[in-house]
Amino acid sequence: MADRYRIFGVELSPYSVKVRSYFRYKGIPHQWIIRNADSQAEYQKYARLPIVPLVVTPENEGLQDSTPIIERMESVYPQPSIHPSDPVAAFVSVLLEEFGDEWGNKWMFHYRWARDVDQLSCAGRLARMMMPAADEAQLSTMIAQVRERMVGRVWFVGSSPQTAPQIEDSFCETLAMLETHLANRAYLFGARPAFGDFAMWGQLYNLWTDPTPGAIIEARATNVLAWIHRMLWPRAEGNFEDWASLEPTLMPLLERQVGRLFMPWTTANASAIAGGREEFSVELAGRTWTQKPQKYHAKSLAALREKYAALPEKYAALPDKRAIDAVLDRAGCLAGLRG
Ligand SMILES: N[C@@H](CCC(=O)N[C@@H](CS)C(=O)NCC(=O)O)C(=O)O
Repeated sequence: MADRYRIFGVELSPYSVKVRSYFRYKGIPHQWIIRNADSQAEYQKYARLPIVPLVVTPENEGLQDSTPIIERMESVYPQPSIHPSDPVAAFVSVLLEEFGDEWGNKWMFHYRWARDVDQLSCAGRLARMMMPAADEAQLSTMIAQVRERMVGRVWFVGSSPQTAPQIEDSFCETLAMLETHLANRAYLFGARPAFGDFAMWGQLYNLWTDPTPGAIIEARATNVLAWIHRMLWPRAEGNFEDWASLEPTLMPLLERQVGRLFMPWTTANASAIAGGREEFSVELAGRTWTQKPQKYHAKSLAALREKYAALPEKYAALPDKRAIDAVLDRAGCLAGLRG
């Protein structure tokens, strides 16, 4: 049996760094292994799907999918918990975990491959990571290949000339709201990182490494920038806050982004998958959004709905459940979660 976990990942993969940040916070012994040609043979022994991150346990079990990985580790290493004790804050954190992974990824993927400057920056970093010993000629061939392949994939997250302004507006508005929320606050739910921080951060950290969104963050959002740095090696600086003190600056994010954009999008995506459709359109805050449905997201919405449905077991006290429902209802998320 090995004495530590191994995380096969890539710095430019939001889900990889999300999991690494979690392991660092929890103090779980681990080794970060860059997934490239050198580690490929070992990676393939344990990966069921060709994605990163892959976590290999000390017992040599391969784990994939960042959300279940964190949930599994949380059951093995429950302390310090990443779930606020306030029931409303705890469920909002679960909701932001999903929002970060699924909607935040649209900001990240879109900005990374929309403009020449970002395409070249990221393709250059990926090529250098894949072929650390390559010369300049080999690198430029690889950069061109990576760039072409990834630019041709942006439709996958729904990025298109039609949706580009919607995605960029969503990012800029979220950034402004997070900037306000993170004034005098180390993490999204208080003085220690929560479940929701890790997922939101994986995307925002990656956005920060790309020239265009990185410049926007550095120019407009210094509190977010400090949080991005902090989350690389997160540590508890105090306790979680209760919902009452988070609400004034977190509720606007729930209403305007999660309830108004993400929930209608994910619900429409799930219906399109269920109906076997090739493409779907949905009105998001008065603008039409069209894309091919994303299979994985229908699965993760189902998982989120199960977490919502399990709340009565978790909180026997009726007022807790009612308080959660009241906030979700005001945020426009309740109907979507009930399915
Ligand atoms: N739902 C998965 C998503 C993982 C994922 O999509 N990883 C991307 C990189 S961020 C990937 O490995 N893509 C295939 C590839 O790079 O070959 C998770 O949460 O871990």
